[in-house]
Amino acid sequence: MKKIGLHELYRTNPIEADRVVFGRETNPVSRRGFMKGLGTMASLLGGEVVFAHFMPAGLVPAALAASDDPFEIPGKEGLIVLNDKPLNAETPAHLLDDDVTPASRFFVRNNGLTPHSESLNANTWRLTIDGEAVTKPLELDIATLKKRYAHHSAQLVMECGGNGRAEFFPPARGNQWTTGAVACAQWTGVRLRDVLEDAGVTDEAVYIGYYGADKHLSGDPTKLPISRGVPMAKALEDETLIAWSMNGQDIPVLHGFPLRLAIGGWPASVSGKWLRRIAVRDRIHDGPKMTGQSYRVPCNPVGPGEDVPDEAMCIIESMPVKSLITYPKSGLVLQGNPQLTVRGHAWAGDLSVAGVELSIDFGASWQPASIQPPPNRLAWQRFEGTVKFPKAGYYEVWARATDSAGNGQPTLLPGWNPRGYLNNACHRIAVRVA
Ligand SMILES: Nc1nc2c(c(=O)[nH]1)N[C@H]1C(S)=C(S)[C@@H](COP(=O)(O)O)O[C@H]1N2
Ligand SMILES: [Mo]
Repeated sequence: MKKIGLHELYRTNPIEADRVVFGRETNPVSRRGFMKGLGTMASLLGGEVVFAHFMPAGLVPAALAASDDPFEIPGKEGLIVLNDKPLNAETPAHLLDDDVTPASRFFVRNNGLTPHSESLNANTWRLTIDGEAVTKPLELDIATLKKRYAHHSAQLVMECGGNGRAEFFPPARGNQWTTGAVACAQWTGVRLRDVLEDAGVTDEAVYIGYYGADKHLSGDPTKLPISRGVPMAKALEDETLIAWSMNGQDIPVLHGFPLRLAIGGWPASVSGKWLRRIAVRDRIHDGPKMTGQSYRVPCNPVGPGEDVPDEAMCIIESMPVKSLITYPKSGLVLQGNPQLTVRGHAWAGDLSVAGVELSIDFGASWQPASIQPPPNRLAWQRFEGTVKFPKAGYYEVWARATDSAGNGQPTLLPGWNPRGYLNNACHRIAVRVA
């Protein structure tokens, strides 16, 4: 018999799922129907669900959805491995509490075979700048790169376009990221703009495309695992870096040693690792994972499960507004104290975050949290807020950010798309007041 997970069970048949999980039928529209005799649910969650009358039917309680099964990758701390070939691992929300994400807590996303560390030599590394739209192709070693151009550092949010995919239904194939394919490290290098100017970018330039040293999963040397890029306007921004350092150290092998593109606010797939070549294209870059359905969403909304032809798909650019509660860890039990200060980060693609709100009643009401300005453009922003629980029982704390253009996060799920990108639903944690 095929076992299905809690999320899939709730997605396919929420009433059956409530029956399996809580041993009772619920009202399909809300959980109002089971307000009397909440024994099973309360004992599973460790307390009365105080706002059960607001709790949407089919909502998997955050207390049960949390996965807590760390697997050790050398140099990593408590990451959840989703796939080992290629290696993909995400970070539990409570391990993303640092303002600047340490390498040990930075998610890993590989499309191909990671180069062996012995094959990566910073002293002999060459970076080529070429393509249809440069007049003076360059080949630079890292010493020249460091000598010739001004150094810049920036804290940049990198979030995989598929972060949150696990919650879409019908399910989308690909890594079943929950909330942990996001991080904000400090990157140091040179501006891509300075290097491109040196290479004599022409008026024909439309897009850049990167090439890395990783190999296609098939081992076929004529195939590339991924080669993506950004339009010139994004390539020429102040914060777009060719980086050799992450948090003041050499970039770890898993994250692209000795050089990578560091581009904030867009799907992290544009930040090419093990960077060997940048082509300045006279058209939209057409490398692997630029075309078809990869890193693309329907240009116009579609219904769940709909087939969308490639021509109706648009390339993802700036990522949507989002937030993550990084303290406390979901599942906290408060002993007698009805008050809790929660904190986390919020980010908004190319924009900034204007505000964050918190809810303890499944989104029925919201209260503002405080939000700090970003240390630099495209870094995430710290929020903090205190919530008060009216009595003992089970609660969820939900966070919702709004960007500088007034866009907010969807409470439970944004519109479905075939590959499960851009899930910026509110993050929620379970809290029990004893
Ligand atoms: N060369 C190369 N660059 C790459 C990738 C890759 O597979 N190969 N994956 C991309 C994707 S999809 C993401 S989300 C980020 C992940 O960066 P990280 O592994 O440092 O977290 O790297 C991007 N750059
Ligand atoms: Mo990604």
